[in-house]
Amino acid sequence: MKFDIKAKDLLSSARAGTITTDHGEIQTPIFMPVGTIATVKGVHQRELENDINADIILGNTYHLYLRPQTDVLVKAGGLHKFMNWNRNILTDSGGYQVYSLSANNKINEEGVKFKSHIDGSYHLFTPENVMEIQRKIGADIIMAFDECTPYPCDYKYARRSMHMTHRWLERCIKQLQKSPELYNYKQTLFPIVQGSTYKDLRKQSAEYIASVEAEGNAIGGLSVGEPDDEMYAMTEVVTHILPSDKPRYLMGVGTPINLLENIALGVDMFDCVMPTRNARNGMLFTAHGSINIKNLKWKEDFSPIDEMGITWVDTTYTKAYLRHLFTVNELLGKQIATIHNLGFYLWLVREARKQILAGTFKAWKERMVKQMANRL
Ligand code: PRF
Repeated sequence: MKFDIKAKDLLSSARAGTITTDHGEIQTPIFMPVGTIATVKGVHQRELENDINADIILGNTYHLYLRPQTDVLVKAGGLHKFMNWNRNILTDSGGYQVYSLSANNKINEEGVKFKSHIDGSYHLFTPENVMEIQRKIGADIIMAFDECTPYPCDYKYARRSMHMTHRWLERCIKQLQKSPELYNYKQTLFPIVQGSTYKDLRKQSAEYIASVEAEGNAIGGLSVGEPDDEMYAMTEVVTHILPSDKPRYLMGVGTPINLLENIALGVDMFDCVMPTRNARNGMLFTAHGSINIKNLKWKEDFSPIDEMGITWVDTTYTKAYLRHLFTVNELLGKQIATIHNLGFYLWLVREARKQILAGTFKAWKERMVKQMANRL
């Protein structure tokens, strides 16, 4: 994997770069649509390519391991072939889904024993077997196995958990050295900074993660219920320490405003279910604020969904029509809203990139943050 920084903003820590892997280029800052179970819900791969223009999508080890199961993915020749997606994929390690989705999970030094949310069967995830599973899934970027601490989290628990995440990282690295790629392209491991909302722990964790000298680094354990300002404060501590010549990925973040604020703090990569999940509930993001399309006020509004929108659905359909589809609970409504929201998120990060390259990022960001806070 290669990371070239094309421009750095002078008034903030934002940067514009290009990540190159065996599956192509990723222009940063980037937002990665979430394709948990080998599908970005409701969207065709060709729409992701042609309309949304996503350079990379995300898959989840936890879900793919349970269904369709790892063997099926190996037989298909890996996840790219299975779902016919030839651009980049990143897989999360399960170090978050295990805690948020499974029942009765038990964490100890060895790993996490958990009960499947599908059929109640018991499974064990360890740093070693999670690396094996991610080899078989075959994503371009794979994540270390970590513990995402909840919020709030007491100091002693956060410290103990952080140290365990660091020891787990060593086991992940050892396992990958023993077990080469299964397919004919490279996979890159990103370690994950933890440390809850404690500045000293975040600093310690970032220093440890930096010492591993990975090709990219992630920040976990944020956007778990803490106020935005606390998230930004933690991001800032960590981005000052993580190497500036490697991409930085903030996991599970966030709102359009969160993206811009964290880009200003030096983050390059994001993922979040918000644009897709909220779309299915009728919430649309736009440059001028968010819209609840189910609202009565759109009943006879025959203006385009988003005049400024970059996807074809934005100007093809009206707000009144989309509201109608949600009112009668038609599938097409969720599909249209998903394409709109992903199109908007990808537009936002591409625009951020342009503004960084032009040297106008800071002022543009401040204006956008104000605008996007509106409820239309
Ligand atoms: N760890 C992992 N995945 C994640 C997180 C984490 O801390 C988060 C935190 N918001 C989202 N996804 N492995």
